[in-house]
Amino acid sequence: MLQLGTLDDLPSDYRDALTRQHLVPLWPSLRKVLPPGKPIPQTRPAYWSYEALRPLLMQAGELTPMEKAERRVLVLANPGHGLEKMQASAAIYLGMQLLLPGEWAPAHRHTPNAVRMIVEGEGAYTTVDGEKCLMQRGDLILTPTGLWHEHGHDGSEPVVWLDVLDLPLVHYLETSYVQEGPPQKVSQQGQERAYRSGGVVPAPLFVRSRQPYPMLRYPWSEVRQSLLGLAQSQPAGEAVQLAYINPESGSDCQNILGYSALMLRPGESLRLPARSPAAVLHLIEGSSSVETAQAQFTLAEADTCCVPGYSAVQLRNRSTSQPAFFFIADESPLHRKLGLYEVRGED
Ligand code: GTQ
Repeated sequence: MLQLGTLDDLPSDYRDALTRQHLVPLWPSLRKVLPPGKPIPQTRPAYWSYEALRPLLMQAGELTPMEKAERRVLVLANPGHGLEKMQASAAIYLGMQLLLPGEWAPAHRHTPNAVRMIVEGEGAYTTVDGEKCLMQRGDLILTPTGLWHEHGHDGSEPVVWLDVLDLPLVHYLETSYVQEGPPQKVSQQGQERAYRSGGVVPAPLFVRSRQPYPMLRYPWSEVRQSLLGLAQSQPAGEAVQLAYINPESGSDCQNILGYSALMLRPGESLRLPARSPAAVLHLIEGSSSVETAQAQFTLAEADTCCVPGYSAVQLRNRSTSQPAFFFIADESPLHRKLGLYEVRGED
């Protein structure tokens, strides 16, 4: 490979003349933007323990009332990007949100897409585009781009959920903004029941929603059942994994980030090949290790970690008697749409 010239090779009056004209020589920086063989990600393997963050989140509940927060969230920031960037990866934002009994997070809508993975507590709900979605542990609730959403809580214990947004990308594109609005009128409840079984959808066509996001809540009880069913027939060593999709189109449930649930059978190890998208793994249930070439984490229930793209991941269920269940978010819909998606063989 060529040994490229550096900035120091250039006379300083020449460099100053370039700067005055808003010009930059490419060759000293070429390898930084086009590294050989594979990218050099800023995204590092990173891990957040729920046990460690929970008391800090509860403290936020005492220190900061909802009127001062709008959304009471501690952001899970990847140190590789710098904490102030509030990024888990290039395109993924993660936050743990707390809502206390009786509290209300006012209606707004924004350009970034969001989903919530419910971590703890009963009695909260989020209203999305007029549909009241109950929040129960392990449920996935979508708040896609442009849809009004607000959160309320009729229960008696704190409710916590994991927010996943494509905010870093939408912000980078200079397309991120929010609008505030009045409380929504609830027009429907429990739409997800119409899409209960993956093989059938409401018919005939003209009574179907024809909305871009027909299903907003994916109840964990249903997904867990489906994983247990799939585990019966899936050969050992093959992933027991279900994608959260749009049940009417069959494609990813959102445009930019992809979501799935993965089960490790008791004692099972699974190798996920190196792929271009970065991913976030959140353990819904069980105990598992997550290992890449650079790091190894042990996840307990409600723990979360992030792995950069282009690195293989080894998962290992640490229990020989109980399954482990992961919620996974990744950048694969984005990579596919951009023609950047890659799966690598063994590195
Ligand atoms: O609940 O609407 O973590 O707007 C960040 C931005 C949550 C929300 C976040 C948001 C929300």
